[in-house]
Amino acid sequence: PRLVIATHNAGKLAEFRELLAAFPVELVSAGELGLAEPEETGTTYAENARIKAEAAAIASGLPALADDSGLAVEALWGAPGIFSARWAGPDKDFAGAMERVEEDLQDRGAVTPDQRRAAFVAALCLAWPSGEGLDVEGAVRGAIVWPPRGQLGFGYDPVFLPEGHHRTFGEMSSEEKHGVEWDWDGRATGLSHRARAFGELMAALFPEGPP
Ligand code: ITT
Repeated sequence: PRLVIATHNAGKLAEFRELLAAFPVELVSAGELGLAEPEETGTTYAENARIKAEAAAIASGLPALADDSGLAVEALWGAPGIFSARWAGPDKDFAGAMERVEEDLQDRGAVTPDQRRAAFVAALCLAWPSGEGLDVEGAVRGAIVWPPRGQLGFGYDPVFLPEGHHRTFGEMSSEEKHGVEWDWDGRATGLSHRARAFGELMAALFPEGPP
């Protein structure tokens, strides 16, 4: 069977290829199919994930998995949040977007890790051409560090230090950032917001445990 990964973000696509590596599905990306990018008019991650998944499922006639995600910084009232991609602008200037986060934190005098708390959030929607869909979310808490650390991952990874860890997402291997392990009762677990949302999706699809 074929599954559309309804994203135009190469970093996300690479992570989904790894998360889904053990499954007998053929993955095709929205980019490979030449699907148009729908306008993300939602006011929540879940709404935007649904918009992207439904548009791709209907346009392709295949089930489609979409991801809407972002970095929510507590001292910035959750910004950039659902605007995380938009803060980088059309040139995808994430160095600039990370600087903007840091400047805003400094403007608020946020210096301690506690004052610099943040979370990565991901909403996934798996939609079918029939219009049915399954929605899940995952999140990981951490803090914003400055300067950025590490060249791995994508987007805001170099400034995000997950709670209880010494390496930023930018310094972590993909297995460490989003590798999924099956725990004893058959639930998928992982560190990143995307891995955790994926675990929720697996739990919803396969309530009896791993297929
Ligand atoms: P699609 O809509 O085509 O999937 P996008 O990049 O526009 O791609 P979003 O609207 O969901 O996706 O924006 C989420 C942004 O949040 C994304 O561009 C990243 O910069 C950031 N982000 C999300 N997950 C991340 C992660 O695991 N590591 C670093 N940054 C992440």
